[in-house]
Amino acid sequence: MRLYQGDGPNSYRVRIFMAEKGIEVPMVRIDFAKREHRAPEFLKLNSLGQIPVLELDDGTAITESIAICRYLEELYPQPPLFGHDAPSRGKVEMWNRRMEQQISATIGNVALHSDPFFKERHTQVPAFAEAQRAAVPQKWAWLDNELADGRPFIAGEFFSTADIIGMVASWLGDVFGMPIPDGVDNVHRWDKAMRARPSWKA
Ligand SMILES: N[C@@H](CCC(=O)N[C@@H](CS)C(=O)NCC(=O)O)C(=O)O
Repeated sequence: MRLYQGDGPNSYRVRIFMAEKGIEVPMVRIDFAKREHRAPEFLKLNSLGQIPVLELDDGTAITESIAICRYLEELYPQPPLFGHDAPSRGKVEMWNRRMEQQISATIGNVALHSDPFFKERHTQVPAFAEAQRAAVPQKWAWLDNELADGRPFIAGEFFSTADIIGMVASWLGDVFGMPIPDGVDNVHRWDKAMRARPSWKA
């Protein structure tokens, strides 16, 4: 088994996940600048030309960061990061989608529609980038209201992949000049705790 990964938020998710589990997998670094993600051999692993990809020993390729984490959870169940019983698993699934769609995608859309790196990959719509940039504080405010119940983690009393999606969104916001805004104290409480985890540096 080996993980093709490199710069970017989705590889970072998997690295945080593995750090939280205390597991190591051989890694192959894919360099965007050298266009290694567009090489024919790599496109056989992921026809979308994206990282991360987990290649199993039999050649099976698993793409999509959270799907890779899900596979690793099966191999290394402890500590559980997708929930530990039916209700908590349901909550993690729910919060994974919410964090992906409400927070991560909003910040990601700003990057996709404004950063020169993505110019040749996407039809950029600058007005959409600006609309999404304006929406980012509202998304964090929505999460702040959710966390006002004092829970330490996104999906409840336990750390999960929903926190990982949020951690990477927070990091991406910093990279693209959209840090978590002032006035969302519950989010800042959560963010501070996440940044203190050793896995933040993965
Ligand atoms: N939904 C995928 C997204 C993967 C993705 O967009 N990866 C980026 C880096 S973070 C990439 O490889 N981009 C190269 C490109 O789009 O050309 C996941 O969760 O893994």
